[in-house]
Amino acid sequence: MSETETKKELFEKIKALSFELGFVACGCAKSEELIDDELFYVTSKNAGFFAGMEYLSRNMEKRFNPGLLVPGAKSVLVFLAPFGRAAGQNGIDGKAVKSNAPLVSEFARGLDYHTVIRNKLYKILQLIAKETLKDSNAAGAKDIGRAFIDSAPVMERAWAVKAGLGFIGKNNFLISPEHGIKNFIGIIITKVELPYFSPAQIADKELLTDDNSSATSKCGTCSKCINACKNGALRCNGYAFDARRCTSYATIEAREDAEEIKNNSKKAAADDGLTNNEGPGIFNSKWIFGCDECMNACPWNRINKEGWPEFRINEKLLSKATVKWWQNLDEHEFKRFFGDTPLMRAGLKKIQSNISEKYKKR
Ligand code: B12
Ligand code: SF4
Ligand code: SF4
Repeated sequence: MSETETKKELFEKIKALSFELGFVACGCAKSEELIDDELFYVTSKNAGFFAGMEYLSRNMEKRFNPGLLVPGAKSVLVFLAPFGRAAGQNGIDGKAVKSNAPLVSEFARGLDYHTVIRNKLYKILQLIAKETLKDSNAAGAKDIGRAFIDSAPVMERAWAVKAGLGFIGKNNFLISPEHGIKNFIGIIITKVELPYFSPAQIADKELLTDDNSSATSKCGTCSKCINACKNGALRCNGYAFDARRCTSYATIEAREDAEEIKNNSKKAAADDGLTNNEGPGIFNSKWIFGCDECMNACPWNRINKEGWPEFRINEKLLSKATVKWWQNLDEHEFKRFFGDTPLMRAGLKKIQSNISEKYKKR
């Protein structure tokens, strides 16, 4: 068998296992420095768009160079894991509106995706080790590469584009022309050489260009997500995203106090020339953890695949969890219900403080 055929065969095995594990797409890109993305990233950072997320300014060299994270890196494998409901049904949101329940973002209505996805990526690493190392054992997986999901300086969306899995929308999401928008991105950086841009993985042949950046966006003249973001966090002038004005940032990541968050977002609005802005609705919506407005507004939802059941186990509970229920919850119960879910990132106190004044009165 030629070297090319061997690589192709290994990639097919990886793809088959990933589908068995529930991933809906698998692509591969050559491990190399991300030059265009670095430029976009640094511009966003210098504009203040990262708000208080200091970790985004750390490890800048590693972030754009996979070889610094995995010495000898040759390939970046990218996988998509669906978390939403299929075809445009917005999960609990309809029911919650009726029951007056505050909203938790769809990505956080089940088990912690870091654990769920990382465990599956390890299985794929083990397969790669078994196929490529002579003396393969459990430890072999560590020698062959590393798995990443949302917790390391890895440009996950940019790699998904490079691996041919989709394009970046105006709401900043990686959108797959085959599998829609509600997908997590899992990454494996490996020292093993694999085929890149496997045409079988790319539904839309237009994506097979050298300039495989978000310039090949398929948003066209649509601006539904920009209109859906009442805080103005998505800037019309080309794909920019300002976390200082984002409810998702404010309700999950922000460690500043509420006044500071509001002041920073007012300043961001003023930078945009909106001097009469009364301040954003950052804490003025029904969202108490995350925000899905710009995601739900997107027409690409119509082709979403059914999310993994692990990501939906708390859906029923959350659809009935009223403002009162949240206010009466104590730390012990919070841990019992949500101990192994993404809600732990913010913690109970912050979630309770995210309930907007407007919503409390309902
Ligand atoms: C920090 C972070 C956040 C921050 C900031 C989000 C942001 N838009 O930057 C906050 C807390 C607000 C956030 C919110 C959410 N997040 Co988040 N988040 C991240 C994290 C950890 C880093 C993202 C980052 O580096 N941002 C900085 C910007 C500049 O980089 P970027 O968005 O990756 O964009 C790069 C490329 O896409 C490309 N690019 C984009 N536009 C353009 C335009 C041009 C011209 C060019 C050349 C390149 C280019 O270059 C950029 C880098 O320079 C990633 C995980 C990871 N390690 O990548 C998850 C991640 C982006 N988040 C994710 C999710 C699911 C969410 C939420 C839906 C959760 C929620 N409902 O609350 C929201 C969505 C909000 C939104 N509209 O983006 C998923 C996205 C999956 C997808 N299909 O896109 C990720 C990839 C985690 C994962 N592994 O699944 N998130
Ligand atoms: S997550 Fe919400 S606040 Fe943030 S950009 Fe999207 S719609 Fe705007
Ligand atoms: S809502 Fe429209 S503009 Fe926004 S990402 Fe989706 S297709 Fe693109």
